[in-house]
Amino acid sequence: MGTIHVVQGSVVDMPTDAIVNAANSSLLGGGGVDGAIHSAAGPELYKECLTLGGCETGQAKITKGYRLKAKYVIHTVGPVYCGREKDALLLASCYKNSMDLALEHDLKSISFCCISTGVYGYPLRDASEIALSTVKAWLNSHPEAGIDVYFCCFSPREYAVYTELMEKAGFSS
Ligand code: AR6
Repeated sequence: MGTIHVVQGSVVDMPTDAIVNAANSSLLGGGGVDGAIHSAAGPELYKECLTLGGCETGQAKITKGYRLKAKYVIHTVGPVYCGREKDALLLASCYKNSMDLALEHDLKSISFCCISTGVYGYPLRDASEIALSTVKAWLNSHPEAGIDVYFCCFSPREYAVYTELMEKAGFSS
């Protein structure tokens, strides 16, 4: 059975099998964590992304990690928050599809940033509840996968929200 951990820091530096990028539908880079991942991975990442044909909101695609410590980058496109019911479903899909890709590639560890909570404006607490509940449900339904999941909180506020939610759910971080 996989485990869930909450850590403070940048997902860019995580030495897990994969890190998850909060990308946009072009998959060709941008600001925020997307820009930081592309800078650290180097131009080969951009070249591979050019071959992918973009990605729809809620979906995920995988590339190599190039100069990153992580072997792979899973690029997912979170919803731009508009307060629609669909936003929550799309955000949950990002986490589920990223976990599915990790399983397909036989990965054993994955680090997520807080998808959609920066430029895309998703309220942090709501997004964190979706992230944790989706990943917990996924791990429960795939006990054989043995994937360790790290939620990387870039800001102290993200870390405070995640640790509080983990404590409430009876998990230790
Ligand atoms: N290093 C590590 N983590 C970061 C960094 C950084 N430099 N900057 C932000 N985060 P965001 P989104 C964390 O805004 O809301 C891009 O332009 C941040 O604290 O990067 O999904 C894409 O190309 C939060 O936990 O992504 C899209 O156009 C997480 O990264 C758009 O932004 C996500 O914040 C996606 O917006």
